[in-house]
Amino acid sequence: MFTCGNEKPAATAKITGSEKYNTISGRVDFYDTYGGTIVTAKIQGIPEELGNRFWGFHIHEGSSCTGNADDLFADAGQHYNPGGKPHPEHAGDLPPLLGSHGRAWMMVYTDRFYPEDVIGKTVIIHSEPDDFRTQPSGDSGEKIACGRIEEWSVR
Ligand SMILES: [Cu+2]
Repeated sequence: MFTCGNEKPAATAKITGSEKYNTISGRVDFYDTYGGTIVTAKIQGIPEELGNRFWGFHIHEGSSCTGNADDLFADAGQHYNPGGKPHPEHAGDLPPLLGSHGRAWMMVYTDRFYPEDVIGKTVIIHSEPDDFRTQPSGDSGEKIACGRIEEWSVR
């Protein structure tokens, strides 16, 4: 199952910070694996003022990293939740990222979706940790970075 080191991901998202957090960059890859997906996240440039703590990390159902003055990634929409479940049982719910020196690296296995299910949707990083209780999105604060999930072969 754990073979992603030598394989190409099935899908990938290029992560970019909002105007306010424009130093953030990175990528999130989605590897097809037995019964689900391995998600890897490599993020850098997270501003020092956000500290070395946890940041909410989810797949959102919207298809665009655009928005408005109040929420620069408003069009990313709500969490990817095809089952209509409460948080944190959304298919798009993932463990938070742990910030260290402005970077975060994570790998997690989920059986809540396959890579092809989330192509065209968005990955969002939030300014606050996810409390895994508050509805509908864990009180995880502002959307600070976003990436649209693309099929690998089209890149
Ligand atoms: Cu979110």
